[in-house]
Amino acid sequence: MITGVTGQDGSYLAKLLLDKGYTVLGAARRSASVNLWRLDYLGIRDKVKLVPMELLEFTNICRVIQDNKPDEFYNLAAQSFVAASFEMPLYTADADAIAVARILEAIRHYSPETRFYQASTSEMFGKVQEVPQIESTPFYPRSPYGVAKLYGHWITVNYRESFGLHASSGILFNHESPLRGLEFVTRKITAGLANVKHGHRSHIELGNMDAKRDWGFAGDFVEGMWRMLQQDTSGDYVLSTNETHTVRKFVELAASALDMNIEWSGEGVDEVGTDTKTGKQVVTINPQFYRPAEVDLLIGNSEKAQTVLGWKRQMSFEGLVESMAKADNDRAVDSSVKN
Ligand code: NAP
Ligand code: G4F
Repeated sequence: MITGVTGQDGSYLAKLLLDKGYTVLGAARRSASVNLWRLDYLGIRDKVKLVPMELLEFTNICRVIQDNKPDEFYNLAAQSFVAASFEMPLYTADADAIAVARILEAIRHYSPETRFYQASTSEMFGKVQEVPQIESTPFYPRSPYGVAKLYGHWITVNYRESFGLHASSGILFNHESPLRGLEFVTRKITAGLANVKHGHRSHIELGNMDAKRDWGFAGDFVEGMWRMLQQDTSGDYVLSTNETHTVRKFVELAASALDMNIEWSGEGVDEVGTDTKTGKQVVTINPQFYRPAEVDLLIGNSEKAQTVLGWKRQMSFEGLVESMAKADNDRAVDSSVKN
């Protein structure tokens, strides 16, 4: 069972499990029209059995777990956009913190043999206390999202230690793909620049371009989630690429993959990126996209996952940016393609 099956990671994980011969139950929240474009993109829409599940509704979670008693339960559903968590801290706490306790309680009572995976995050390291970050690095979250996820992480550890559940927490650094939501900076850049290239818009507006992230490919990271649940004992694992790059560097590589060449001028809010091939200003800064508190630098060390799980990322940073830019170039050419 996968919560958040309609999201980026949920859809890649569903594909991975289906390819391994699993029966996949996709827990999706009720909506007049469930968002299935990613399952369509991967060609698995008809292979995933959708089960209605709302993170905020305890009775619903209990019934689904009691009825299905899944062998493995991957909790990927969340309000996952950091910027939005500053606007809706209470909803974020309910969906990203308390919901984890709801699920663990339901598993403890109705299906204690179920193996549980919690989608924890490098955002919990926030104002980083050491470089690079590993499993034992002290946490210092910088957003309501990071704070909520920290509760989700610790309640997972607590149910493992208190009740003996097979409950693992994956502390995942940023991972992206052509299926990434458009509000995250990577997809905003690749989709935005592809649309600039094809004349659908004049430029893109970004916030803090000095922020550094450890960006990997989502398809590689879901393999690590699965490996955690195949271990005899549960635990906590960092998954990362062990490299870090600025948002500015991401823009440069994406532009290059789209046959543009960015030259920077100005500083701070006045910084501008010009495409030297057309002479047009294609990147400007809008302070609206700055955050009340920023995570300046993330870089992980996934040695534990490499040693214990035998996990290793396959796709390079450059390959990731290129694949995202090319997918968005195709979408910009064929505007009938969804997302
Ligand atoms: P995503 O694309 O935003 O997907 C989030 C999923 O959660 C969607 O399927 C969404 O459903 C579902 N959801 C949201 N609120 C819900 C609710 N109240 N009830 C039921 N379902 C709800 O996120 P992602 O990038 O795949 O990330 C997966 C998980 O990993 C998240 O928990 C995220 O916080 C965590 N994480 C992500 C990264 C990363 O870099 N991607 C890194 C570390 C941790 P709808 O389709 O209906 O909106
Ligand atoms: O792409 P982002 O919104 O991702 P962020 O905040 O790192 O969070 C993602 O990764 C976390 C793992 O560390 C996940 F837990 C979380 O669910 C999510 O998947 O922003 C990345 C950086 C930030 O420093 C932000 O300030 O890009 C900077 N940025 C600059 N301009 C922007 C923009 N971010 C967004 N979304 N939009 C901008 O215009």
